[in-house]
Amino acid sequence: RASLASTSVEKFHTVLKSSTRIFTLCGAGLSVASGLDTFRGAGGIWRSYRSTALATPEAFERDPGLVRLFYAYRRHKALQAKPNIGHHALAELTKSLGEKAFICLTQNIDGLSQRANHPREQLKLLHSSLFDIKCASCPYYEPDNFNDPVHPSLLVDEDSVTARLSAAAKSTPKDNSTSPDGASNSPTIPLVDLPHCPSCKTGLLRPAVVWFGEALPEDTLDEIDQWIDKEPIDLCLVIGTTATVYPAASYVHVAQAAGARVAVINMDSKDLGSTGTLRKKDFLFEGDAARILPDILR
Ligand code: BJW
Ligand code: ZN
Repeated sequence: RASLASTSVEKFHTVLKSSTRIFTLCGAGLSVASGLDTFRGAGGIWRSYRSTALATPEAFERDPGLVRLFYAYRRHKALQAKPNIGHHALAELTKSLGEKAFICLTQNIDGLSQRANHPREQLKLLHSSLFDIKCASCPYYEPDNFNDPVHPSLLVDEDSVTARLSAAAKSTPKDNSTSPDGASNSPTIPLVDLPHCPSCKTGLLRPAVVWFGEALPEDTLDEIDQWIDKEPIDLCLVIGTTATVYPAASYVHVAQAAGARVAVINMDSKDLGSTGTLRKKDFLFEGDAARILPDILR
């Protein structure tokens, strides 16, 4: 488990200053210092709830009210949270380097990088945003809806929401006694009470986030590919992510294959995910991204 990677901030500074093209992949760990949960770590969302019951198109079909309540809850939490100094450090680096030199891909849907004034052209939202709403049946799309609650039927009372989520989506190893996926028969919210599409009138509205089995936003993927293809990448920062969800994680391979050094910033140095074994020319900074980023990106 011993890594060959360097832990020297000084060495990293030298590499950072000499890098002309920097690529970054962010994950939930970046927002932990803002008070938001990760998915797979201690206290992680997928440790308490089954992702198949909450973050798939099938789950939405089965019980749209449950899924909307889960995201209403996440939305409410994200709106209460504030960007941390890690988000701000990345935004500052972006401004100082410009679009040609820096691109930041985030898997986070919490809107905190945007609220840290991260330049939008250099922030690629791989899994979209909690604050974009779309119709499940037609092309209707509504960006930047920051209302809380987003709809009267989705008012979040923390205790009752977590109780409902636990009852319907609790992660219990191999419990076959309940119906498939533990779903109850009565819908969490009656269909008529759920927000419907103002365009087609019949479709249900849903968060525009990317669920398991769904394609990532095509225009975003195109923009990323164009950036990558332009010139070689010198440095790839992998921040607060297990880098286990595809295709997001595959960009680390792409950068590595293109010759980039990798720098992992993570609370848990075992969580290298798709970054695999770090090499001698790579970096590993173990700890809170909000503590490390302002230090290494200085
Ligand atoms: C700290 C810290 C601190 C803690 N400081 N660090 C192979 C190839 C391609 C696809 C697949 C494949 N195998 C399987 C698939 C399918 C699937 C997938 O990847 N599954 C894997 C689990 C194996 N992928 C998909 O389904 C994707 N779509 C797709 O493939 O479509 C195909 C298609 C093409 C064309 C047409 C149709 C279909 C979509 C994936 C969408 C993922 N969505 C989620 C949930 C929705 C959004 C939401 O609710 O938020 O996105 S899953 C969840 O995981 C969320 C996250 O964005 C994502 C990544 O998690 P992240 O950010 O890495 O969090 P954690 O918890 O894993 O890690 C946190 C890290 O932080 C840890 O390492 C901690 O140590 C660290 N940390 N505190 C620094 N203070
Ligand atoms: Zn519609």
